[in-house]
Amino acid sequence: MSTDELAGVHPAWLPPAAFRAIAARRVAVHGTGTLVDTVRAEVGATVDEDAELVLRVTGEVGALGEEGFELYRRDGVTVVLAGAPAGLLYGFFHVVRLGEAAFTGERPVERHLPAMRRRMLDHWDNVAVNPVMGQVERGYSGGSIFWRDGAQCDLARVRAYGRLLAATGVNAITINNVNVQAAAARLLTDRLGEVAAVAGVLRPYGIRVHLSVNFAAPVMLGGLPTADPLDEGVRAWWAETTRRVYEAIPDFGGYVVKADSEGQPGPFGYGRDHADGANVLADALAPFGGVVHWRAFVYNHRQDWRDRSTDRARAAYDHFAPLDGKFRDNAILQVKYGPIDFQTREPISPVIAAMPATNVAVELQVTQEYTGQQRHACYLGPMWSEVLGFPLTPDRDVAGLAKELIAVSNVGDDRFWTGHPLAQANLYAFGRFAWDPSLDPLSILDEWIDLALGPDVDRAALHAILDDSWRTYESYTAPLGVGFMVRPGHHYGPDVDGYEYTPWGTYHFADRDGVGVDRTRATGTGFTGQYPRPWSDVYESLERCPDELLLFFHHVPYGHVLHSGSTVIQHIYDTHFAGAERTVEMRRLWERLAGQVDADLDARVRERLDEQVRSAAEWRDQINTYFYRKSGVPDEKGRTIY
Ligand code: GCW
Repeated sequence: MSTDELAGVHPAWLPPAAFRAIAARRVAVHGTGTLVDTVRAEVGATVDEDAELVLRVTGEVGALGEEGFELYRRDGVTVVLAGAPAGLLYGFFHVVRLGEAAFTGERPVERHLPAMRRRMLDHWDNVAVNPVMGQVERGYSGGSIFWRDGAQCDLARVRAYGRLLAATGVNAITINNVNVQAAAARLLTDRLGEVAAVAGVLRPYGIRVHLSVNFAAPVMLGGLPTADPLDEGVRAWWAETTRRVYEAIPDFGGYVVKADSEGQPGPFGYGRDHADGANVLADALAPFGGVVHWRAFVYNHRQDWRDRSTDRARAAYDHFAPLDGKFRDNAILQVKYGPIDFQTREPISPVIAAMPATNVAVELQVTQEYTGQQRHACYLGPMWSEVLGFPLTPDRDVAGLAKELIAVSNVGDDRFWTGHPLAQANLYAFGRFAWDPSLDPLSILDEWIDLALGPDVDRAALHAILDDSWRTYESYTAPLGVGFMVRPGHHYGPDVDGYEYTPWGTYHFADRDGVGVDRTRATGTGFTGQYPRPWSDVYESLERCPDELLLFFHHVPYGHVLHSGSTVIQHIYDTHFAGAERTVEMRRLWERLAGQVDADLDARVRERLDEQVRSAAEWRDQINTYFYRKSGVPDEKGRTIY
């Protein structure tokens, strides 16, 4: 990539300075293939002898697989060995990350293998601007990098994106929104050339392209009378359409489908189940080595709020767990990490443990729909680390149960890529966790700081701003795991009752006596019963349920005493005052970075932190006032509540 192509665009974690240590050395590159050429182009001039860095594809895949590599340093020479070209690319970027440290002292042999075979970002980009959702659904970083005004963009930006992603270890992306509208549906057929063009640009970075498709495509595009997955004509249409896709894009990744969800068509419309739906696509893709990602985000979004027997948290398990073992090998069930919808705090989705005979992928949300929409600084690394390390079954954590890690991207055509410059750290962290879920989120943050802002910035100030920012965000928004107290529609800012009497299934049930959702088996919706032991018992029990999830599982009086010793109501007041106060401190800490970072970046972060301070105070006052008015219980510290 020439940097001129992207004048004005922030280089994120690959500024020229990140290559200084390599550029100062004599480098040899051995191997052939597109990805090896990519490494060569990154290195610039190479040498045949006396190299200080040797990057070599051994030609024998062996234990390193297609993507793994070994790194060591001996006798003044740093060596990266890969079994295949993709491994060399990842090894090269690992050396970039290490910087000078890759060239000091001796290094014993370290073997690096990705934990997840597919590390994928989903884009919720629309081809045509959606009148309600805009160009990028839940996008907070400007327009799409793929389409503008309904047509494909210049792809220089996509190429730079691919390079950034490769440096984090991501190897797949889905380029269009799972809500597939008319124009986007045609990417599968007469607009396939656009997909092929993106695939062409990303191929040198080891990234495969996937496409969201509309389940009713046989009707919409094929003119068939039905999209019934068991209909022979439908099966033939998918088979032939898919054959054409592979003709144009031989390494095409596969399809992503949101079916029977929030208005998207699906197999239920034809009296079929979701295994039938997924398998027709899986069968069409199988001859070419493709996969279908089938989303488990299926629930009734037209619920009657008066109906206390329906529980949205239960829906995915109720729909999918009985289908375990019925999905084809190349079908992957894509499950959001929590049972509801990317809230700041949710328990882990029980579906992840419920389907041992199914390929399960866990889906995270890098785009900050519910975590401050890239106006608030909220480093999600600590949340993902908790999610991935959660021991959902007695012998396995979430990372061990998941075959793949997927996330909704936070990138747009914004100059900083992610709107809030500090939100770049989330995108970076996602790729790193998908490669190695056991990494320490704060070390990942250090990597991003070193690469993107340079090693000389006030690291302590950045850590003080970001390390706890997810917990800070949690503290001034919806309390104790109850979720969804956001403004309906755009989901930014507080509105405690905004969803309370709507059909969306996201209620808190606050009244004058208490708050929370009773999801117990004993007296509630029975959701706790979907968990394996010990969690089914832990969550069922008022005494054992962790404080941060209390209102997710239980309806309790305001005077209920938490493990922390505080009452629920006092906890709400205390955390909201403290959280809003903390944002003021974050804003103050940023002053220490003045003069150390690029002026534009500085200005952007200041503007966002100012908004975070304003918004956190709004959250604090609305939440505190709401619960004070409901409960009539005053703050024991006598602070201002309205
Ligand atoms: O979080 C919700 C969003 C929807 C989104 C949906 C999904 C793409 O509010 O905008 O639709 O999740 O994951 O399908």
